[in-house]
Amino acid sequence: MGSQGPLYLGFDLSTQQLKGIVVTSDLKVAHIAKFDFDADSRGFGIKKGVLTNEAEREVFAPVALWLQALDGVLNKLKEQGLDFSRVKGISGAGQQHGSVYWSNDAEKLLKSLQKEKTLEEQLEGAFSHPYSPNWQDASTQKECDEFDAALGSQEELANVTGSKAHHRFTGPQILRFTRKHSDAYKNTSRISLVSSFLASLFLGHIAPFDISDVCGMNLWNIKNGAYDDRLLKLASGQFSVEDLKKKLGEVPEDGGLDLGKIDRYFVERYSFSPDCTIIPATGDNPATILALPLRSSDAMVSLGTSTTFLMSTPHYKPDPATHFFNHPTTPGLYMFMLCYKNGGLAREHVRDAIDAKVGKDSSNPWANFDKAVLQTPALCQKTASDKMKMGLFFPRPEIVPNLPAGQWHFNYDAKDQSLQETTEGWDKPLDEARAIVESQLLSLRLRSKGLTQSPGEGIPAQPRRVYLVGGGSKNKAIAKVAGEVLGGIEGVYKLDVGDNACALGAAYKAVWGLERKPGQTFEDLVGQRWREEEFIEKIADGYQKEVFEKYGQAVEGFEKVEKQVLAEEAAKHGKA
Ligand code: XUL
Repeated sequence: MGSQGPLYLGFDLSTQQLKGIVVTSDLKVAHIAKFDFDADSRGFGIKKGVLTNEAEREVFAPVALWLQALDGVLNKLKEQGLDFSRVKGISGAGQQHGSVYWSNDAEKLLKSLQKEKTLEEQLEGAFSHPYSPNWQDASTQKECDEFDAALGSQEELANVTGSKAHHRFTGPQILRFTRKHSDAYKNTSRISLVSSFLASLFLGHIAPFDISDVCGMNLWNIKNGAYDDRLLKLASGQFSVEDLKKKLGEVPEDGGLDLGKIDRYFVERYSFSPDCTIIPATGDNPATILALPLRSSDAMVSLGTSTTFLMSTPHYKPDPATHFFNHPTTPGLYMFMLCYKNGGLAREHVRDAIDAKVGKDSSNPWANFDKAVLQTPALCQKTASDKMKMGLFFPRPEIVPNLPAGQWHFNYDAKDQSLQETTEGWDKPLDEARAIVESQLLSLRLRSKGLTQSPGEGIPAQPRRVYLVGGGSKNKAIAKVAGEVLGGIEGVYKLDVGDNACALGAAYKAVWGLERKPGQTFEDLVGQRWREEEFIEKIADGYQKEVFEKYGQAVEGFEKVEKQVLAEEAAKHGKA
């Protein structure tokens, strides 16, 4: 590619930082710059990138913070010696669901930026409201109830939009905004998502929503490829639905679309080429699946404080406990997502209980936990006649499934499918190490079955590969159980891109948007250029027939466990 080849810039505008990554046409990273919101910003009084109003369970971020951050990252790239004139394309990833409210002066101000001044200095008047509701906001219960009821049921809302109503989803957030900030709403010319806000700054006018990120609003009818008028009507509240349509704008289908050239401001201030092209920015989760040529039937498991599971699939099988989005680049595919509240933290509780019993290993905090996972047989069945031991471990209230915090232990007999809520035969807390890892993975297998394909005759449907990302991906004991429970005909891999997955995905999207041949898919282009030996490592076997079948029986028991606990909880609250 030489030192004069084109470069592509991908941004990740996330909760706590803005990051910019520059890659070459052959996907090599040339520069990375970060602006940490808490550490590097001035004047906002934020904590972990946001402000909160606990009385109303509101979480929101100052939009001006992101303007300051964008100048900050571009300046850092300049200091690193980036030759901006080589940047041929820009795309981005934004934290999902957050909305930005533009004023009537927005277009005029965006068009008349002066190179001597920062974005923050010049765009103050461009917003009808200074804050963007954040994905951690939980102020919209009333609005969610209205959204869930609007089409008859949560199931129907999920069928139409890919998700039931969630506090953070933008439709319920807009409805609340029309009520709480009705004057600001009246003075709003356009509404952006965080992703399209970022693209708008570079374009110098308001960019359309991205075809995948628009599915995080509870407003987009995925099958029809259009807004759902009934939901728009609801979201517009006391205002006109036609007016809301204008505020939201059109949604182009092509995720690699040329949205236009970079605004003159960036050419004059940072010496970008006037030919630099803006490609739609998408959500951070859709961008994550673009950090590698994820094939349909491949799964990504992000093992952080919470667990996120992402898949690319041709099957659209919505359910109130899961999410479907349009795939960010490839028509006909969907992104399937599971977002748990419990994950790493829940495993830490069991780890600490084990350490309290057997004594801490100071050299490796996970040593005792991992040993317990590896020494305990699958489902804690010491002999074939033993019952399977399984449980639910939720130190925090969970959404998949919707249950309060708690712990439940069961013994399951796969022969007669009988289930008993008990700790009989459990060696607590040691057996819980295996049981918690299994329960998290059984939940993924339960909810993703039907989305995977059989890799060949006689072999059950399962992911082709399972990619682990995030903090827990280093843990080989978890990786081993992941392969046993989920399968993965080619194995379990660790994706080694640090915390750069979304920014890389965004940069790769820009490469694809501008270098694709007619009709060439993202997976094909990136698949040809990606050097997998640099980015991934196989860390565990995937499909092993016998144990995969055993977990197949266990999934049935696990489904019963969840149903029983849900029924018990409903009965407790008089909803039986
Ligand atoms: C997904 C979600 C978060 C945000 C922030 O639905 O709310 O993952 O995208 O990362």
